[in-house]
Amino acid sequence: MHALKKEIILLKLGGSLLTDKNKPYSIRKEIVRNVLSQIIKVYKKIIVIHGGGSFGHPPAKKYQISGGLNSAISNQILGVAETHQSMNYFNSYLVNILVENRYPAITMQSSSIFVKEGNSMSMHSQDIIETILNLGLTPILYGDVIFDKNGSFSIISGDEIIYLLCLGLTEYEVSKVIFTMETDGIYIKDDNNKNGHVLLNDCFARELDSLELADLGQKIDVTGGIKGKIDFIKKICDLNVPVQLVNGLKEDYILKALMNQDVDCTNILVNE
Ligand code: IP8
Repeated sequence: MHALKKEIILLKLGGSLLTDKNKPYSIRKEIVRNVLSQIIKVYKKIIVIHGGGSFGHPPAKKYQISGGLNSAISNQILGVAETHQSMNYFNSYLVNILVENRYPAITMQSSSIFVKEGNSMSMHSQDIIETILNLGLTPILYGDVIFDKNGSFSIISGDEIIYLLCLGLTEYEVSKVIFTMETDGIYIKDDNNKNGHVLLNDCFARELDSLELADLGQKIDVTGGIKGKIDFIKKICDLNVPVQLVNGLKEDYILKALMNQDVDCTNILVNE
């Protein structure tokens, strides 16, 4: 008989929330402080995953890291190092604040935990993550460079990391995934509303495909915008994990979501 699994929440901090996407290597310091102060207040098992924002995407784009090894791109190998180091720097900024505030956060470098082989990515070291969690530490992972067993490399996004964690943790069961963003959630077209759209509150994963999304230019991150995000949400819900999309700009929405309190947001429910 399997021992009862422990519950854990995965919290994704969007890169475009924490950084200024229009200005390379710039942190939105006030927003970061507010977001981290909410995490510090919660004594729950969580894993935090953050995106690349204006630290990861500019060097990754410059050296075309997602496309893999390409001898036609000058200094591409240095670009791999620069992309990883830029993410390291950003991650250290966040983890420093947490530890300075006596919150036991610990960085786990995604490039050392995940590996690519052909088109598939997988997780190693799930046992290290679980040991860290059992000790009362909170692992902080981030979108990063990923190495390919076939002698190449690519980029692993925060969303892919979340999916692989949902899939691969064994002692822990993910009770929900929270994606933080800069709006209250997903907006759908509504002709009866004066704005022409309304916030989608609750919806089953199977209903996602038939939604008429309002075109608000919603960009959660550069790796795919709202449509790319919805594809990941469907994959996560297929693993029986509900997803909550929460506004990270509001003072205490992340805290409330982590505490399972009511918050005005979009909840994607697992299909019945
Ligand atoms: O912001 C991308 O992660 P994301 C990470 O979650 C890099 O898509 C290094 C571009």
